[in-house]
Amino acid sequence: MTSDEPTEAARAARAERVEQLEATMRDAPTLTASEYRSRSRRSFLFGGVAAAAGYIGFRSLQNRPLDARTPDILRRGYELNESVWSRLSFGRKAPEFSVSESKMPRSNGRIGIREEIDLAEWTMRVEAPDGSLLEILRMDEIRAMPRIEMVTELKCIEGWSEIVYWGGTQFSGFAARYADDIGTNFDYVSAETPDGDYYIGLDAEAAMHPQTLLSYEMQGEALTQTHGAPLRLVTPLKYGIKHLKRIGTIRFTNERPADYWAERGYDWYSGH
Ligand SMILES: Nc1nc2c(c(=O)[nH]1)N[C@H]1C(S)=C(S)[C@@H](COP(=O)(O)O)O[C@H]1N2
Ligand SMILES: [Mo]
Repeated sequence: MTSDEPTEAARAARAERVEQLEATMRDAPTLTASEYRSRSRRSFLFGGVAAAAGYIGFRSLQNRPLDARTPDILRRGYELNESVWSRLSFGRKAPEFSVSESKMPRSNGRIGIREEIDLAEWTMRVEAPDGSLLEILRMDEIRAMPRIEMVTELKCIEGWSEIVYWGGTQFSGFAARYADDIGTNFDYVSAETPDGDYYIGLDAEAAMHPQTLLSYEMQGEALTQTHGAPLRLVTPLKYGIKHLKRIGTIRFTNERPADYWAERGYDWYSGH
């Protein structure tokens, strides 16, 4: 084996990702082709196609200048989660809308959130595939992560949908925090309420998708208790049942997680 061979393979993999990326951007409603080209050129300088993918996803989701730390965080996530990123389907992106088209949806689904909690006391457990504790996070630590906004449709399997203006942080950037501990060694992510009564599973691709957020704002306001305060999941390629409100524990795992509604007959993937 010559030392050129891996480079060749890397080049092919990179070309394939560029292709996927370009296909995504053709369909993306929030960037023009020329914006895409100038942003991707700039992103290549940051060091990689997948970093560019994260960067573009990021830019297309927000309406204000990037936090200076963002490219580094995404790049770190890319370098250490390369196989996860490369498995991502960049060809699908949920449509995005303008804020003026959005409105507060009804509060729907109270499983695991029937009683109010003391928001000042809330913390979130983050667990590794072996079940060990990675971190316990407070809300101020989550708010310190790069913030983005997006306007996407929340679709409930009961047959209604609403365009919602979300604020929060990208799940992929949050996951990059643990890249040194877990690397690419997870196929799924699970989330459950603090009391364990409501629980969902996501495949790693869905979790790491640029539109999957840990969200703490709806319609420009902090989440209310019935919408999942202080922190909920948003993943617009999936139905509302996967948008777990009031996250208590997040686990990176290799086993397909238990899922409340999948256990009651709904499709485990529920979209995407
Ligand atoms: N903890 C918890 N999260 C949940 C649910 C629930 O019952 N409990 N219902 C889900 C369903 S079916 C939908 S459609 C959305 C609704 O989100 P909303 O109440 O903010 O409109 O929350 C999801 N997240
Ligand atoms: Mo729903």
